[in-house]
Amino acid sequence: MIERCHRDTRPRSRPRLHAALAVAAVGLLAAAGATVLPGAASAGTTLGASAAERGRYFGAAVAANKLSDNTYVTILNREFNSVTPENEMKIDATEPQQGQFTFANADRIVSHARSRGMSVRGHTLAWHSQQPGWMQNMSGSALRQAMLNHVTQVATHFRGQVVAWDVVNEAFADGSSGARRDSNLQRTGNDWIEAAFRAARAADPGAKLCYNDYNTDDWSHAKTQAVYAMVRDFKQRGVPIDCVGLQSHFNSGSPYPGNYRTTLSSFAALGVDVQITELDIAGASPTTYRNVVNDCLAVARCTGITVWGIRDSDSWRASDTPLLFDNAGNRKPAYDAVLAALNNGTPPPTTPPPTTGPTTPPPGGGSCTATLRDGTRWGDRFNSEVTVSGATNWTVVVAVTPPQKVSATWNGTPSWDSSGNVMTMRSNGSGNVFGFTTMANGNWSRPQVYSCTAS
Ligand code: 9MR
Repeated sequence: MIERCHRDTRPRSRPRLHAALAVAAVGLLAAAGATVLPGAASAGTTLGASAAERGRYFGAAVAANKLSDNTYVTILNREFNSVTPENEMKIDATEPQQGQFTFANADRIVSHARSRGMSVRGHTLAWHSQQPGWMQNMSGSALRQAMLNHVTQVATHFRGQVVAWDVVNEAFADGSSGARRDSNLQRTGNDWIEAAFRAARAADPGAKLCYNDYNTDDWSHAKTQAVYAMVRDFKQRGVPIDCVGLQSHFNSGSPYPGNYRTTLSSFAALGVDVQITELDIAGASPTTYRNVVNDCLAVARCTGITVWGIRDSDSWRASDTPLLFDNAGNRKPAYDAVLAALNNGTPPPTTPPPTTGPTTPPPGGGSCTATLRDGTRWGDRFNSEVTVSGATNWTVVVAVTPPQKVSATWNGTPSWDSSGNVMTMRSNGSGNVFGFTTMANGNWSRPQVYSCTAS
């Protein structure tokens, strides 16, 4: 199905970045010519572009003090379309003194990411670790109130800028008990986790709210089962939870489990998204990296992967050389394996393309032509690709129908009108084919191309 469009003659307000959208754009990627035909393998040339073509993001943990490192930033901007601040949003960083909030370093990362069309994962609002001294010394109802105030203040500060929050981090004990981890927060009462989620929802209703933990990758482990039971209980009782983060720090003591895909799909079956939030693999086995990517691609609600750092030297476990780039910033074999898996993985089964899209192009003459084609379709979302002819530098305006939401874009720089439904995509040197993923939210109508303007 093809839509042709021409110059927009209607007045329109100056588009601006729309805060609440989960846009994982690939603004500066050099993935020229990356196209997706229905059911075909994709041909992205970077991690972010290729993941976006599969309706997913590929992110990295980022440290504010490395944003002046040219090699680091070059890789970040080229390869990734999602960012998680590694330490800058933690409690000790954002509220070092009670009631005094400092956001400068986190804001720098958020600004760097969003100005380049990358989405941001927030990490983390409530955690037993990296608490400032004042909080470590608190207990009881005073601590509960301080924790809730922290969640509210931080989530409010970043409202509309963070697509997903690790609301609570690492609240379960290791080993076979399946119990909650003992901590000052746990001792305020077993309901502290749901209280944190409710406070986060109230502060930023547009953000996906995640529970995040490590050693929850093996489906047979007691800790995995305990988190699963909590999420199931939350869903049954209406506690606002949208996603589960599996940190996935793999090494010989905590290896990639053969049942990882079962874990991902089992959580997803509860009605939450699953995100791989802190991936690193000691030794960076290409096979294991490929397995992780394929497992995520096999689960429709596995919405993205974040690696915990860029170069090995950036890793919290640098001596394990667990990442995708070596200390000099060169791509490692694991990188090639990940990119190939993203490009070659079989898309989930597709159903017939949407049939309710517009058939009449908007009126007006045209300075270029934009042609929209249907891409891969999943159970909850679908891709579209737009081919522009007649211009090298172009601006194309596309609209989706509420409650649809664009969740990822590639090969262009997007901006948004205030409704969030109208996307203005500008060429960014990545060629004349751009794409985007639309969350259907029950409406499968085809996005409309309104205009194509040469500039
Ligand atoms: O990578 C982070 C490192 O720089 C910090 O020193 C450390 C302090 O706790 O936290 C690391 O990140 C952790 C993340 O926040 C939660 N999961 C485990 C990560 C690795 O320790």
